[in-house]
Amino acid sequence: MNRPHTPANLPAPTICMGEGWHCLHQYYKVDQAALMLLSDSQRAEGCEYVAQILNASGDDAPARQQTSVVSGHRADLGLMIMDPDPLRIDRVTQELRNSAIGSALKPTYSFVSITEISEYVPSVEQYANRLKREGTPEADPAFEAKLNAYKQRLPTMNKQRLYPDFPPFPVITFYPMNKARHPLANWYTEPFSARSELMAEHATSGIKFAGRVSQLITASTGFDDWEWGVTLWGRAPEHIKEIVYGMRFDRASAKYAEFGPFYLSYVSSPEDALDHLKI
Ligand code: 76R
Repeated sequence: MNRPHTPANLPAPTICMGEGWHCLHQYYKVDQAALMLLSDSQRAEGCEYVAQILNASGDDAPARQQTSVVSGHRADLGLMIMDPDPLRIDRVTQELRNSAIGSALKPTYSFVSITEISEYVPSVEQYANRLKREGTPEADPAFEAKLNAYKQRLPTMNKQRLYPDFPPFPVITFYPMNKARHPLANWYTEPFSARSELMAEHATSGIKFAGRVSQLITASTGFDDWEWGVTLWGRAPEHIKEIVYGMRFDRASAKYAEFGPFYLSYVSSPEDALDHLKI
């Protein structure tokens, strides 16, 4: 008899992430013509309801939500939402669409991704090898100190990669990116050792921005049109420009990175954002 192959040890099918979170970046423009058709009370009621949705916390609300006001013509309002359950994220966008001001909020861009621990995050053993390669011999007391510090830091860093807390920084930039698959610069035909070395160089240039820029890389291969979403939060706007410019000279970016559109926005409470947008 021809039976489907269903090994008994597979977990139950699910849309929720076993490890890590789903992530949605969603951008809206205010449609002035639609807004003019709403009464003052519809606008007030809609704003109150939307603010309540975007401020919600607790079991039914997404694990993380952030609202921002977007610069430039591509969008007015930015949302970043994360949760293990993609439908809890989607519900927020449906609630907004179905609200009294829903007709005035036109989605203009969205990006669907998930959190991950990159294959280039060094394990404790790989980190030890890197220290040796970079000139700290095992006998040096600094070796043990650095290795211990990394051992202690790694679980917290991995937790932040999978279940991030949003940093208390007011400026956000979001953009999607790929690693090139060009005949003369194909990331995917490079051996792991070469990619890993380039990513180590990349991380070293990023670490210089500690305290000024906080980064979250979410993976989107198979989920959206680009391979990763880059979310950068800045303590001040100039740090964002400085890091993105600086990284263009890292070999990993100079040779292999391709970028999509950039969305620069300013973190805001939902109430302040709706007020700012004059809804
Ligand atoms: O996560 C880590 O800290 C470990 C090292 C590290 C990895 C694996 C790291 C560090 N990144 C990693 C992965 Mn990154 N990053 C970008 C961009 O604009 C550009 O040129 C590129 C966009 C920025 C600005 C940035 C910042 N990084 C990645 C990946 C996935 C590659 C993969 O898995 O195949 C991408 C696409 C990417 C792109 N990176 C850092 C930073 C900063 C500031 C750091 C320092 C460490 C930190 O803050 O965590």
